[in-house]
Amino acid sequence: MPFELYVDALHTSPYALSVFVALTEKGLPFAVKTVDLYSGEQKLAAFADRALTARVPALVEGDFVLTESSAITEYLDESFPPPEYIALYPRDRRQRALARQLQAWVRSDLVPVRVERDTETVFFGKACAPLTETAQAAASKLVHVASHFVQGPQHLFGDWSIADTDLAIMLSRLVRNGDEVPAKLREYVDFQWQRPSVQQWLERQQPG
Ligand SMILES: N[C@@H](CCC(=O)N[C@@H](CS)C(=O)NCC(=O)O)C(=O)O
Repeated sequence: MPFELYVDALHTSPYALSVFVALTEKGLPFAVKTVDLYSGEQKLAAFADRALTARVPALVEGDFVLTESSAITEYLDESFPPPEYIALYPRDRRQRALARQLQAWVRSDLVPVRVERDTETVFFGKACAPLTETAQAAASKLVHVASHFVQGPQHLFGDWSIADTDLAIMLSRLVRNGDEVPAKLREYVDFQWQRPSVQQWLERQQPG
């Protein structure tokens, strides 16, 4: 098994999900290893001495260890390019830049949505309160940007790209919690959710 992928034990990390989907889409053999974030296992030397940022996901390929999910997916796409392997990013240069923009944006902005609609509310139905005013403003921004990109229930850039998975998971924080989201975006989330690589991740989840 050439790759090891370290993910959180509960399988709720959207960043670990993104890399799991990327490896699965590429058809690369990999072993999943779990890290118990709640007990602080990520800070123990066994993990942190190799994965220097002490966060999941971490990809291990022999003595090469890489963290930061979008760095990993770019590395995989460069290492296993199309046409032999499915492309994780659009072929068109500008569309590829937009896909990377979306990836970077969902990882760096919208913190109130990420906090008030954490992924345990998405995957395990954990209860949550109505969005605060601050989170509502972030949710409106998410809906505004996503509405610009999402043209129909299918993919953003013609063929599927990893940005579809990342955007759909971000939107699912609102959709799965019944927050107000236009039908077009709900349909997009439902469509992306059905992707076999995403389903394979969901099948691994067990509420803690
Ligand atoms: N920007 C990073 C975010 C990774 C991240 O936040 N990982 C969280 C789990 S979702 C983690 O490992 N938290 C444990 C910690 O920071 O101690 C990426 O895209 O990989």
